[in-house]
Amino acid sequence: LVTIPRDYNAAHDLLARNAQRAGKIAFIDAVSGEQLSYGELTDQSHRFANALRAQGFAPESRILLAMLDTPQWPVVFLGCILAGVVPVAVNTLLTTQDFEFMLRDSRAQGLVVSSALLPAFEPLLGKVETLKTVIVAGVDDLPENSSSNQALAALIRAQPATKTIADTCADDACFWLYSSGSTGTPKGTVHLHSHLLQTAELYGRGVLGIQESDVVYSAAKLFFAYGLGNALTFPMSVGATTVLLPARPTPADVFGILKKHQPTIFYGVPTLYAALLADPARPEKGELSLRVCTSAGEALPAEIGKKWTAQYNCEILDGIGSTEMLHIFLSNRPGQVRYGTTGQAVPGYALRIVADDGSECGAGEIGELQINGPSAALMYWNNRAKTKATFAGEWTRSGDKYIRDADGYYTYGGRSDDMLKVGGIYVSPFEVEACLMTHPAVLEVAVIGAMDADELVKPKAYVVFKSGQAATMEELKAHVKLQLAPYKYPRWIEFVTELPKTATGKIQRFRLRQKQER
Ligand code: 3SK
Repeated sequence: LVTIPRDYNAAHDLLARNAQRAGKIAFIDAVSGEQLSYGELTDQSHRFANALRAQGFAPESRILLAMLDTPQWPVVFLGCILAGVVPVAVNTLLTTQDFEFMLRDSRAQGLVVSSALLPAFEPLLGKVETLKTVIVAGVDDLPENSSSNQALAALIRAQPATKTIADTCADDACFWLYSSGSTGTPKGTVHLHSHLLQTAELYGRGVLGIQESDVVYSAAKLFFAYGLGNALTFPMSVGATTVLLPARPTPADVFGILKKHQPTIFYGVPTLYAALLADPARPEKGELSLRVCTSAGEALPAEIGKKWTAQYNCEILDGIGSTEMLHIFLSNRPGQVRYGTTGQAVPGYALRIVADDGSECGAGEIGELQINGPSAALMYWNNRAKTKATFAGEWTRSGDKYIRDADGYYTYGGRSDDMLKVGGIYVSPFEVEACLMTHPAVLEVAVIGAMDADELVKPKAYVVFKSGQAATMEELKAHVKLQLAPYKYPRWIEFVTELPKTATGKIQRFRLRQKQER
């Protein structure tokens, strides 16, 4: 285990580790070609921290970070932490309604937003009383008197690079990420200064063997816990180089990056690996420099792992992590991969499987996976009940069912709640149902997970219409896409005359799941 001193600032540590590499490229923007060296990253992060102080942001106040993956993302994240301000990194694919909830829940006094995402926030400016300062990234300057918004680039330019570092300690709140809940209400997950380095040491170094010579590319964005470790903490902990892509990655984008920048580590999710393998324009293995690939977010079908290894002579390390544990605690390891399993406990994390009656399961018995490790979040903000239910003393409940075999390899057995993981992101079936119910023709609806041709889960809806009314499948899909984040819409819709229910009228989703499996 890593020992972290009591007086500790995570951003200062990650930057100080690279003090002797000032000229080395830390981040590359795959679209604009912009490169930020470790020296420039340090300089700009301190300038941004000074700007926050000059604007009166107090330590422990929050700033919502809604930014595309560009080299400014780490500048803002690290700058906040240097100033003792807590960045709350949010999923950029969400809607105005989701952002309003997060701004109100976190009481963030500041917002740093990429100019392309500003329209989703505009209806909230002046409406959310606690939000005082809006900083726009991705523009050089804003026209004077256009609004009270400020340009990130201008703020950074105007400040000295003086190094003032907030007096934080390892157990102080450092940053938050929002974790999705089955009721559709996201939970502000509070992480400490010590957690970033713990994940870098245990998984980044311990499992991936990341080193200075690595070039990394993560398809998962920096606002996801998976992406944050992959593309910021791990490479910065050893002075490696990260390629960032602001847009959602298509197979052409990914292969373009793998060919042009020659990453040695590629972090993906199963849906993307399936799309890459199906791409007729995929490169030959000799064109790439991959030494290790990872997968998380949802279980990797064995076929996809085998095909990828055959195609690129490189293993995919399937693993599972969580926003609550910050990164991966259970994973396959290089040279010991067993496709179809999620591998073994990451050294530094203890795992146990617990049955419904609270007893610990033995090999071959299914139960809920629980984790004990040094990166477990402090709590869910404003949510005592869910905090108590999830963080049970030393053990954190995952909500995932697992079976362990006699060799210590774990196999995924589904969720304990109704949540679906779609392309690696949680989707609440209740949120999709509530949205479909707002369509005037819909009387009742139930949403479950169904498998696509690659054995990956996507939402499927069963819809009952009101008498004399109807809508087409395409209309209903468009209705959801208009209101919810794009990945949440049902890929299939079946029209039925009634839904299976209990005697008391509760919808029996498990019957629909059984019907699906047959
Ligand atoms: O989805 C996962 O498996 C995951 C992995 C690393 C960090 C966070 C998450 C949710």
